Amino acid sequence: MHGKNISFSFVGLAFVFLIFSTSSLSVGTNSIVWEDNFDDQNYDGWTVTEGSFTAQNDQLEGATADEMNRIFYNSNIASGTWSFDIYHADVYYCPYVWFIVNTLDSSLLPWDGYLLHISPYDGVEIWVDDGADSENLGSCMPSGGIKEKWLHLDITRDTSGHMCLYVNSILSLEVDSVNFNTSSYFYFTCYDRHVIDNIIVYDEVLPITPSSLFGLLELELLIACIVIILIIVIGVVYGIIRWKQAKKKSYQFLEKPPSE
Ligand SMILES: [Ca+2]
Ligand SMILES: [Ca+2]
Repeated sequence: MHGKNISFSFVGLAFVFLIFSTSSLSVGTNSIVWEDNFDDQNYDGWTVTEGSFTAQNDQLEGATADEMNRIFYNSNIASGTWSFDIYHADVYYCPYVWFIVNTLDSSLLPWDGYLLHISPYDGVEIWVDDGADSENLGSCMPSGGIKEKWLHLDITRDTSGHMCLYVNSILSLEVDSVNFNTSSYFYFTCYDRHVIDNIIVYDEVLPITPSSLFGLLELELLIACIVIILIIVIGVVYGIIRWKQAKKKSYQFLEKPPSE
């Protein structure tokens, strides 16, 4: 009985290991086009068009108070995966992440492309902007809210214009738009103290699975816990049945009349 319980536990552990190792396979490195984590405390390669920024805390942070801060990076990806962390400071205006931008106007403002608006009131929204018009394609509100929170966002877009937005690795919004299939820039606009970090841009649509602690708690840890509990319950029930059978046998042995 003891040996059987050990083998049940071993199978459980193997199952949990399989779940965790499968999740770590989800993000490859071959398709990275560009990335910046600002851990070198500079934002070399970026161009500031308004206000100012700082990277002194190993992250890109709007630095001019009560004013728009705008910065861009050359990025020609229009289908793929954009992954980053963003922090919404407790200031009135919201950060915008233009992940696809085709042209900058004469004052170096983004003109036509797709953007994420990260608002404590409206949620994370996907917008399309063609300069003359802008349209909200959809929004989602993260369960933990947005103000003074770090969010990990992944947005994917395939060549047919299908976009998936993952908030903390959970699929939260799907929209379709074919207005733009090219890009020249990645553009970030924010007020002071809003932050972006750990930007990775891939030229392919990645399958996104929970990799953060939040995601693990949300999904994989939950599955692992259920599996472990099931294994323990099965082991205990099996043990009780075997114990009862053994007990019954010993009673039969005791009740057996002495042979003559
Ligand atoms: Ca960093
Ligand atoms: Ca740098």
